[in-house]
Amino acid sequence: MISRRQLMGATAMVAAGQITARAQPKPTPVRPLVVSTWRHGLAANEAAWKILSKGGRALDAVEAGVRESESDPKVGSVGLGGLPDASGQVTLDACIMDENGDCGSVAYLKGIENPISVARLVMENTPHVMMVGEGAKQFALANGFKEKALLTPESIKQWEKWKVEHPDAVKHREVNIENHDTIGMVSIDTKGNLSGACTTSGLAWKLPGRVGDSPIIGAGLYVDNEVGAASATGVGEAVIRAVGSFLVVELMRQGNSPQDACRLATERVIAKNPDWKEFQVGFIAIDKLGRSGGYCIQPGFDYAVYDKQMGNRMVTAPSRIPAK
Ligand code: SD4
Repeated sequence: MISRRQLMGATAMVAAGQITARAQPKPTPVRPLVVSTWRHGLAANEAAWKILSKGGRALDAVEAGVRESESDPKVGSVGLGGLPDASGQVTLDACIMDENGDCGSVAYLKGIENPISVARLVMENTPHVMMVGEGAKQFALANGFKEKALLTPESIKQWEKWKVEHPDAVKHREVNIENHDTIGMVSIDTKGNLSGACTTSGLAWKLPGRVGDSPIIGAGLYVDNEVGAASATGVGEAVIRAVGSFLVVELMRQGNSPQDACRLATERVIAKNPDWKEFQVGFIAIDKLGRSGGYCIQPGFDYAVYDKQMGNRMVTAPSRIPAK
């Protein structure tokens, strides 16, 4: 039997433990911070940093950041110069989400160079979240966006080569494990507010009419200002099935680091897709403390991280299939 003295001693120890725990210094949050997918994320981060470093809002930073990739004709899966669908048309998907949980999205948008800004307009100037196709295009044109031909001589050349090599286009799915892709960007500003953006021309050579994960809130992107933000890249069908970015944020809410949350969400994608060795999916994430992480199925996915301490640099995401 425990004596009164022993009990009081134990109580005192617990109390002391609590005092020690309370005395632990809290980690200083890293702010501002911006993280984006793939090597073209470096230039996108630079554009975002111009806003973040002056104390600007993460929402403005992610819009400006991904516009950089959308408008770069050398980035082969976003906006201008984006690779077309099987019929040779460039169709764009994008979404954006802010610290208040407000979001906007466009899908199957043709002929507009910066779909992310149309998505922001949907968020801010309409009662809707998502607009698609011709309606989204007319909405953009009515709001001052200009129509632009998005195919470039290089993307036409690649499409013509693909057509010759893949006469059975309907069954073909681009595995897409090279290190160029969609841009997903997540950021935290000096005030500690989070936002994210995701934009793509989708999988190259997709069936006309196909929409991937990138414009779908929860799949290609998710932001919860209390927890963190995440974005996905890779084969959108697999990401949608797992509601990937929402899953990453929920895993962080349960206490996982951004790195572990990306890994666990990738494991979920793997568990739900028996053919997982055939395609790429990758996630990036940040949390409220300004910690970041990434994980993917196939080796070769890297992401750009920019903070004040270490500058703008590439990080190679660990992969489920080890690098050779
Ligand atoms: C999509 N997730 O449309 C996008 C494209 C991408 O690697 O990220 N491809 O499925």
